[in-house]
Amino acid sequence: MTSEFETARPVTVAACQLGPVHLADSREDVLKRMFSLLDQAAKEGVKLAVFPELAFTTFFPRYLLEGEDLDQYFETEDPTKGGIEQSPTIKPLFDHARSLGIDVYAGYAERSLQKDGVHVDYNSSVYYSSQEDKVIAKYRKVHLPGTVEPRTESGAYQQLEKRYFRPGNIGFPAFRAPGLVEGALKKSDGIENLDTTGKGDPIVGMLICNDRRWPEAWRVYGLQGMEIMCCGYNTTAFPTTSSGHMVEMSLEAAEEQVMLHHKLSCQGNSYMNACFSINVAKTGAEDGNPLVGGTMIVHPLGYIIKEANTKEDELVVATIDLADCRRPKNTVFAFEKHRRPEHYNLILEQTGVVEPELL
Ligand code: CDT
Repeated sequence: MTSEFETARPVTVAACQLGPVHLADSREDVLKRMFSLLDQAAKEGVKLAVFPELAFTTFFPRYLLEGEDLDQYFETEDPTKGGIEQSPTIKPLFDHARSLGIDVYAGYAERSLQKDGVHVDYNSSVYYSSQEDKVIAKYRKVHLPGTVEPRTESGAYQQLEKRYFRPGNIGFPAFRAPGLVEGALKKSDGIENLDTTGKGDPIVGMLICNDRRWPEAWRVYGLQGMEIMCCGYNTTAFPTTSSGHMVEMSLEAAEEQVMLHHKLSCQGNSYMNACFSINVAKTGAEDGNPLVGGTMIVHPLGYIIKEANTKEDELVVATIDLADCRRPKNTVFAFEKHRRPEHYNLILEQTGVVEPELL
C-alpha cells in the first residue's frame, strides 16, 4: 500500500474488547482480565493496547446512585499527589503494560480535585506511554449523552452521564506517542528545511463513545494530522426514544441498527480524516443490560481491517502502516488542502436547527 514516496511506519496495535463487568465483579477481577489481554497482546508484538470507556467498572450511569454508592466508581486525582498513575486501581495496569513494553489507552471515571476540597467529575481516558512510564495525554468526554434528571416513566432506560459528569474542558488535543514506530524523525535530528509531515512519531487522538458520532470532533483531530484514533465505548444494544424507551422493533433489528450506526460513524470518520481508528467495546449483557459489540480496527480508506466476533473479552490485533494515512491525502481527496472554512461558521456558532422560512 505504501507509495514510493512514503516510508513504511508499521506498528502493531490491539483493540482489547471487554465482556460484561457486572455490579458484583471486583476491580481485582477486572484487572486480571485486562492483564490477560495484555499478556496475549505481548505475544503478538503489540505496541499499543486500547481498552473501552469506563473500562474498570460496570457502566454505572445506567443506575441512579448517590453518596458512596456513586463515589466508589470514581478515581480521585489529586494534583498534589501525582496524577492518575498513582491510583491503586489503575497503576497495576500501567505497571503490567510497562513490563511488556505496551502503551495503553483506558477509560475511567475521573474525580478531579480542585482547591478547597471541591471536585469536578469527568468521563475520561488517558494514554499511558510505556517508554516514558507516564500518562502523556488525557481526554475528557465532550459529548455526554442522557439526562441530568432520571427518567420517570415506567420502563424507561436511564442514561445519567449528564448528571454524573461535566462536559470535557480539554478539547481535542492530538499528541505524539513515542516508541511505537522505528526511525521516527525527532526535533533533534536537524530538520531545518525538511518536510517532516508523516515522518515523526505517530499522532494520536482520543474520543470516548458518543463522541465518535460527531464529525466535528474527528475533524479537529484531523486538522492536527491525527493518524490513530483511539475510542472506547459502552453502547446500549438497542436504540432508545427521547423518553428512554426502546424503539419498537425486534431485538435483532434493534441491535443491527445500533451496529450500523456505530460502524458508519467509525468507518466514515476514519475515511474522511484519513486515519486509522481503534474502536473498542465493553459488550455483552451487564446484569441483564445488553451492550453492543463491534470492536474493530478501521483503515484510513474506511474498511474494517479486523473485528471482534464475540461478546466476551477478546483481543483484536492488526499491524497497521501509518504511511497509509498519507495515501488519501496525496489524492484528489485532501481535506486539509481543499476545505473552505469561510463557509463553516454555523458549525461553530449554532446548536439546534434553524430551518429556512416556510414557503
Ligand atoms: N456511553 C455512551 O456514550 N453511549 C452512547 C449511547 C447513549 S444513549 C443509549 C453512544 O453514543 O453509544
